[in-house]
Amino acid sequence: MEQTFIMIKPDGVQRGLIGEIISRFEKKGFTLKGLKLVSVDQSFAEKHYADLSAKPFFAGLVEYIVSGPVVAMVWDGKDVVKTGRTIIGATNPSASAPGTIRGDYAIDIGRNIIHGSDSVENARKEIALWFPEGIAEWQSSLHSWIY
Ligand code: 3AN
Repeated sequence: MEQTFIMIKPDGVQRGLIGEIISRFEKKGFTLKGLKLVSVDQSFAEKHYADLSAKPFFAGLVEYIVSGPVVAMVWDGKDVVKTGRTIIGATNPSASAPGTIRGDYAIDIGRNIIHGSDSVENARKEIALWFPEGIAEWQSSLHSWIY
């Protein structure tokens, strides 16, 4: 089964949206395989966003991610990378549809609440970076009703 890395950013944590976000992924039918509240330092944040290091907003993005704790998660399920990004909504909240997390809860591209891996390959890399200790091996008992 496919896995994705999802991170609730400091604004999502500060605004009390952890439960709401987890609930949306759970209700969709995905399975939680990794979960932790962590504060990351600058060099870790730069590693996570290495692909964006040439962007003009890179320094501000790193400063935002290290500004408070984040919730790091691994979610598992059919097409979870693509469907996870659909649940999250477009990067810029002004373009994200109502019903998506960013569409419902965000206004500003620099405070857009949540991160989701954009490909299966990047999910693999991000899970390895954020969960070097490994993740839970288990299968939901609802599995046979979902698939
Ligand atoms: P996504 O998070 O939707 O995959 P990316 O990978 O293009 O979007 O950007 C990563 C993060 O960089 C975004 N979640 C957002 O926080 C930040 N970001 C992207 N574009 C901008 C921008 N124009 N100004 C400020 N921050 C941005």
